[in-house]
Amino acid sequence: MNSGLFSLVFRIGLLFLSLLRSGESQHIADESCSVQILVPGLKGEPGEKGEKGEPGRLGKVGPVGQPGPAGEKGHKGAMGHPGKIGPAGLKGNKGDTGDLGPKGENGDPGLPCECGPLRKVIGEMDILVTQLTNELNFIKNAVAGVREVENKIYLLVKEEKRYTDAHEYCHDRGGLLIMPKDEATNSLIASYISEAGLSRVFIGVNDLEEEGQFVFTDGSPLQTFNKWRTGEPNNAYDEEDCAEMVSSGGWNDVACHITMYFVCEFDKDAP
Ligand code: GN1
Ligand code: CA
Ligand code: CA
Repeated sequence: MNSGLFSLVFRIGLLFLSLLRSGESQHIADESCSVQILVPGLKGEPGEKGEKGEPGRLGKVGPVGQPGPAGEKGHKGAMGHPGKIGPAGLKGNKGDTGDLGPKGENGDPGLPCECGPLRKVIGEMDILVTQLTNELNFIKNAVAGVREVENKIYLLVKEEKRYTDAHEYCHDRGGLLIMPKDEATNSLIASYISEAGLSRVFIGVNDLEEEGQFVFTDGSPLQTFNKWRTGEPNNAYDEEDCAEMVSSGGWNDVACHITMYFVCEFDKDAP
């Protein structure tokens, strides 16, 4: 306690004592300038027990409890709301071709023109294209394989033609339709066509000049060799003036206007 405070307590104590002893004021007055020292009194008796206080404040929130044991499964919830519309799917397969539409109306007539020279050029070009196509097919056939003996080359032409067209085809290329004039040649041509998977080809034999008188396409008579099948030639339907060889090597007279593959022969000594 500092000195200022001590002095204040001291003076209050003096005043308090003077009041206590107001009844003795005469006596105090008689004792001039006496000094009173303030001391604490004795401890009093315990008071009565007070009333019960107000309920205390709420305690702090406790920690999270441990999970309880698994209970019985609840009821299934209600169906959720419909989801959002999904993205567009992949493009589907192309549909079938539609039915043919109705025929359109005729167009307007064209302008008159000098088409004569143009048609001539187009015609000439058509001929050239045909010739080139023929030569190309000839080369293809040649590359596909030929048969060769000492003085001849044989070529199987896999283009269906009438007899006269087949003859012309071979002739244009410096040859003739095959003329099997002996057993060896006939056997070679028979294996040639059977190995190609064919059943028949035109050969260079016909009776176009005189019915029943068969000759080779070079004009020579059959003489010592032929390979007619049994019952042939029979000139069936009175129209069979040309000849075919089947894969076994046998011959049969057939109509000249039918078309089939054929074999050309080329003389190696030809100029
Ligand atoms: C007969 O059987 P096939 O179709 O091979 C006929 C030939 C004729 C040919 C005409 C035994 O041959 O003579 O040329 O039809 N064969 C017989 O297509 O009569
Ligand atoms: Ca005939
Ligand atoms: Ca016949």
